[in-house]
Amino acid sequence: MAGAIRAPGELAAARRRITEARGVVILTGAGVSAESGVPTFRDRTGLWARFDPQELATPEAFRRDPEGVWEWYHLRRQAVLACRPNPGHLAIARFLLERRDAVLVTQNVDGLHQLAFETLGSLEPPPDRPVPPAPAGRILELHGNLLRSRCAECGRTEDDASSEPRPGGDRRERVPRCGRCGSLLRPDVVWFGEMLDAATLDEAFRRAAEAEVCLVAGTSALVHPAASVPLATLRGGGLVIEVNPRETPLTPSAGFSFRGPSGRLLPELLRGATAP
Ligand code: BJW
Ligand code: ZN
Repeated sequence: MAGAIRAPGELAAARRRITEARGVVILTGAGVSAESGVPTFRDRTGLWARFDPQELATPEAFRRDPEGVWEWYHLRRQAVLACRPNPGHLAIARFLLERRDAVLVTQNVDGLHQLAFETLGSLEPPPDRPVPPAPAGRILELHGNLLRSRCAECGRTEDDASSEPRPGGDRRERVPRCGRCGSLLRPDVVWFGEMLDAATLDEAFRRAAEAEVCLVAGTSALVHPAASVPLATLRGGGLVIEVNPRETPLTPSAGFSFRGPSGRLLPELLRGATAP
């Protein structure tokens, strides 16, 4: 029965399907970072239980109150900078290094998947080759990155401390500005009602349509178009494997659905599932 809690043997069966699959897409959401201390959005203690997304995560909110939006994002930046990848991130990073036919599609904006590659490098330098940084093109960030800023006018992006709050008594003066054109910078994330980057989205759907397995972890599967990525795998005849402590709208379509934290289940599922 699709979507049921699986017996231990089912984990081995799902691992075998991943091992044998040609093409694997991993889709992650905020739950994968929960065990690192990053709050999710829609859980009981999630961000949207405490903050109104319409007031903070829409282009209209930024036009209305850029100072207020920046204050919230600065706090979130500081919180994320103190967080470290958990065993779920590390399992995914290891898997991507081993499986050249796998790609990670993430809704997360915290950069912890990328950091997992660096952490891997410092923990386990392989004997004959250095661990590369997050391989180019292997992590598709659908909703941008919280640690990057983008000019609201000219689109120039900035990765560095230039987007930290500017000193100054006046609230308006504290909003960071573009080094090229002087306009307001904004967090380089995708807000409600905004289009996702077309090339990134196309690539995610193309890879999902070709993949024999889509492993979906830590997402409520409520926000589109990201939540439709596994549907492309299903339409192509592939299998969806879900990891989440709770059911989601995707659960009925999942061939395997494992209930539990991704920091425990992803290492179990991906350990050894490396040879296509
Ligand atoms: C664990 C765990 C553990 C806990 N281990 N798991 C009606 C129908 C369909 C679509 C729409 C609609 N009305 C409007 C729309 C469009 C809208 C949308 O989808 N809205 C829905 C909410 C209804 N989408 C958009 O607007 C998108 N753009 C778009 O569609 O453009 C075209 C368009 C233009 C104009 C008009 C209409 C359409 C853009 C979406 C942007 C989302 N942005 C955010 C904020 C990013 C920046 C920031 O961080 O501030 O992205 S919102 C937030 O949700 C964030 C996330 O990436 C995203 C998804 O959330 P996620 O990751 O799934 O987290 P949660 O909290 O929802 O779930 C956590 C899960 O983890 C839970 O299931 C837990 O059980 C689990 N969990 N602990 C494993 N230890
Ligand atoms: Zn600019």
